[in-house]
Amino acid sequence: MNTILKKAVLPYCKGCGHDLVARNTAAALEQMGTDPLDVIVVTDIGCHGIIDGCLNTHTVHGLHGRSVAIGAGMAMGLDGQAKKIIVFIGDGGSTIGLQHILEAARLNLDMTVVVHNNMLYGMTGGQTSGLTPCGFRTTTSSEGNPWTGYDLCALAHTSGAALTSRVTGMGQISGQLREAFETPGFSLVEVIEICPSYGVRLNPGKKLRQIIEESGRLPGRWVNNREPFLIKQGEKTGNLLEELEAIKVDHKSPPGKPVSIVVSGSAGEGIQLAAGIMATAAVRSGCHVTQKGSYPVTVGVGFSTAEVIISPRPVIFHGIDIPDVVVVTSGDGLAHCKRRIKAMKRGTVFADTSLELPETGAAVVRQDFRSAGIRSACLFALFRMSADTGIISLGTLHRTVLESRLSPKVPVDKIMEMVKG
Ligand SMILES: Cc1ncc(C[n+]2csc(CCOP(=O)(O)OP(=O)(O)O)c2C)c(N)n1
Ligand code: SF4
Repeated sequence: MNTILKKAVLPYCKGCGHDLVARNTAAALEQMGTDPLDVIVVTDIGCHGIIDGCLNTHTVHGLHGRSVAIGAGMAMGLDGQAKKIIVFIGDGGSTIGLQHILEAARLNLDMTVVVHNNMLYGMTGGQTSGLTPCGFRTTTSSEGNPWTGYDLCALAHTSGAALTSRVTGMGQISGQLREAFETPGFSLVEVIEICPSYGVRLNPGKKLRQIIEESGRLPGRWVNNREPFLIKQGEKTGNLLEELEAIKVDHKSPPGKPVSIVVSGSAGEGIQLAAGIMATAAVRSGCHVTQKGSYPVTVGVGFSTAEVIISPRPVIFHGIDIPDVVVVTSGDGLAHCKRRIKAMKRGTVFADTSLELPETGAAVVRQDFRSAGIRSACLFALFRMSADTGIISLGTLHRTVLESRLSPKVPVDKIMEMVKG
């Protein structure tokens, strides 16, 4: 079928301005000889949006205010010359999702936004929107809207839209719509219309032209001569994960059951790096591993905690409530994991000798880990833990440190001696 509309009767109230927009959109596309399947109409929530069941084009029904973002995603991924992207949105949706319009205009994405501005929320019963003119009566402003509506065209134009136009929703508007559809880059057509069910009823005797004149939002046409967004600008950078070298499994010695380990110390003391070395060593040993880091927003001060789960099977949830093992090397780290240590009924806590631990059901192993230097204390404690628990072999941990970028910075041979001695 080459017609854009598949139904003769559209599902709006009698006299609704949305009817005129739909028919003129169809007429414009048909004049252009556009195949309906070369058009994607994204509709927003609202009365205008119920059109999609009447179209032979591709249709996508968006969320309220978000249809421009959906259209923008398509425009970034599709060659605009191959598919015409048209977003239908109301005055409600376009002010709820205003930023999406401004961003699409700023990038000059190849798409057209048709704003059905009936000056109120039609579908939900005639409430005031961000485009309701000052003095216009709605069900939520019975005395007339006390505020001035946004000048949407000015916003779109100054954001960089290739073409912006405001038209009165009466008579023939297919020419203005066609110009927008044929403009490369971002175009927006704001059609000012009236909703007979609420707008006309609440503003008796007011004619559309009079309302437009009083609002100061007069019809017009604004142009920016800009290159449209190029599809290659939307291409993603390569997958960063692909650039990472895979960790090779060199032997299989996973623990019999999942072990949860909390490693806690001070920011700047290499906690995440040390936990990462342990996690890497565990992967080399054929384990499934997750690592999650937490630290305060202000980087470099306070605690730094890593939560690591080492498991013989895939880890579905990476969070830890009460851990099996805690490794803690500083006062900041202890403050952050004190509650968990207290809650432990079993397991082991490896703590620096300087720390005053709370009462716990876990076994406690103490050593002067900080004697290896503050940036090596955590690694030292993890070596101790490996030696004592066997969760990962000391040899694998040792080899992983030697092959890491940490190697020249930590006294790994001294740590091995202290652990063995
Ligand atoms: C996120 C969200 N908020 C509110 C609603 C309720 N809602 C449905 S339609 C509508 C009003 C739509 O008004 P407008 O965008 O101007 O379109 P019109 O109905 O006038 O065509 C609202 C507020 C919703 N569906 N989703
Ligand atoms: S309520 Fe208003 S906007 Fe909705 S279909 Fe009826 S006339 Fe149109």
